[in-house]
Amino acid sequence: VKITSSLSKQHVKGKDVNHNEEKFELRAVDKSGVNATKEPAKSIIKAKAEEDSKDNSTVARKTGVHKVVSLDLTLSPRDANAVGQFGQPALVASHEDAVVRKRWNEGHFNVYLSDQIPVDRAIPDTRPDTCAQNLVHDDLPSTSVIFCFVDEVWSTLLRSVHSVLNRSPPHLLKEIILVDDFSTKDNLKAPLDEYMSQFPKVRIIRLKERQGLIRARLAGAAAAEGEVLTFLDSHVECNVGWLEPLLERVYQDRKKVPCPVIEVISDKDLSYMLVDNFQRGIFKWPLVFGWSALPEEYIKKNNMTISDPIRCPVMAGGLFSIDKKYFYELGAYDPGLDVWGGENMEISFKIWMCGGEIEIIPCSRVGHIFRGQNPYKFPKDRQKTVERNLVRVAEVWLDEYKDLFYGHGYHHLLDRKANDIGNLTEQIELRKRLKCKSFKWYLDNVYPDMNAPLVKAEGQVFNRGLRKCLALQKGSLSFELCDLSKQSQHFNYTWLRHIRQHDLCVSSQSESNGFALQTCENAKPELRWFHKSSKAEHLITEFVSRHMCLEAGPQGDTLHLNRCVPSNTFQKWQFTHYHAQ
Ligand code: UD2
Ligand code: MN
Repeated sequence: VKITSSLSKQHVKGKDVNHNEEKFELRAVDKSGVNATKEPAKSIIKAKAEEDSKDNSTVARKTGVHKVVSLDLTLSPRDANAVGQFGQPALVASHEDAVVRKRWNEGHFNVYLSDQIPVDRAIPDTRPDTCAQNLVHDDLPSTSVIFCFVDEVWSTLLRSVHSVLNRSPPHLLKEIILVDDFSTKDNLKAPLDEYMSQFPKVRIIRLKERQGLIRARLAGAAAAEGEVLTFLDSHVECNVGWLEPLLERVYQDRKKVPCPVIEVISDKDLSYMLVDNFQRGIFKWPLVFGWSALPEEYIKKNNMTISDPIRCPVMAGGLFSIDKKYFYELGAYDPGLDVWGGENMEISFKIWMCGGEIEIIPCSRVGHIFRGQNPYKFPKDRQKTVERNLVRVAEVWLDEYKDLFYGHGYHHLLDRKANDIGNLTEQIELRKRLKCKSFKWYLDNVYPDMNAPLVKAEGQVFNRGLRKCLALQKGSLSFELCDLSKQSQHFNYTWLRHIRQHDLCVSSQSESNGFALQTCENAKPELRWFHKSSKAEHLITEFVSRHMCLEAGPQGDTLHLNRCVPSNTFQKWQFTHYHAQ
């Protein structure tokens, strides 16, 4: 199974930025897809800001609402000609290629270039046109912005903090909490303390040992004094007017968990790029996060415009606001999740299944540097860490659908002796106490376009050579003329690759190449049969276990294991219905 070691990017407008496989382009890339022409971006934002400040007072007194404050203190930058200013792609001279390459691994993006770009650069206001005209309430709750980081690059960390300070209405920004997850870089110690001491709203919390981003966020939340928690990654740039639309949703309903649109800051030239509209976060098996556009019919049916909130089955993880009390009512994060990964699935399932909602708010936009790899070390094996996190999530939240998770390449995780997933009692109790809905409810109501059949195949098991069907009678297997009405002929082929009727599974374990029936148990490898699709035979294929095929005796009186012979029709089996491959 491929475990993604970092978040996948969304599509950038007009071009696909998923160039992981592409060779690093160290010089500036073309600007297609970037609407960052220097002057217009600047003046448009300025005009909006002026208009807002004129209108505010009158609207506010009458109605208790005002137009979104499109505050941006970076509008007339000190250094309009600086590298990367206005979110433009930045150039590196060719003689600098070597140093770019050398410093790349410090953050797995162009660190050398980032260090040259102003920490308070302007970026284009990428919101849909109507956003600046939207009304929000005067008495929005205040927020604590929480950045967790481990060995973040100095210039990107600072740029993240400045973007919040410069583009958030001050009365809504209670504080910025920097949670240092036991960084080793020296400049993140005293020099960072000193730099941040000029901003009274910034507090730094130092963890005494590496906790991973999940427990680091919990530490930040515990210290937060704002009414709403806003989590951000430590390599972002918050765009104009980003905060109020998020807080407005929480204000309207404290169980709403709004996320900004995550735009792309190029890892190569640090340009700020727009992403496609109507994108939402989804997952595929085995719990892999991805982006997908809302179905066309859904947009039409709901008369949606590009600035409407988008219901989001799974959040990307890093950027969202949540009512602080509600966060704790939900039991926050499972503190047993380590380092990185899976916590976005956990909180997403928890929010939806326990009465909340996740939304993407197109009027709120934050740029994020998507990186090909995690730039920090995992204390233990990375693959194992992420797998273990996902198993914890699957065991608590997926109900019977957890078989789909294990079945998509994670069979080995069912061996609990080899994989210590830790104690889950508290998480399971929490789900009961909150009376959360089932995972089936979640699939039906939140993510109906997800195809999640509970078994891969079912019905009669027809043997091609005998032209008869398998039947289970009085605890043993035999063959009969196929008869759909007979329950004894009904079997499932499950995601765990069991050939199963009720609690009994066909097993390849026995002396002398026979087969046996055993009580089904997920961890037993001898119960797993490969039954793969083959184009030539359609779905009439073998059951293979331990490189041996299940074969019917020509008289129909035996069932045994034999060396696989592709032409042997007594080894060919077919179910009545196939739901998935
Ligand atoms: C995405 C999320 C990220 C998180 C992750 C899954 C976005 C934009 N990013 O991956 O927030 O949900 O999926 O877990 O949605 N960090 C620590 N301690 C650690 C490891 C990381 O503090 O042990 C910090 C890190 O410095 C960064 C943040 O946590 O600020 C997220 O890590 P990332 O940027 O490597 O994750 P990303 O964006 O690939
Ligand atoms: Mn990130």
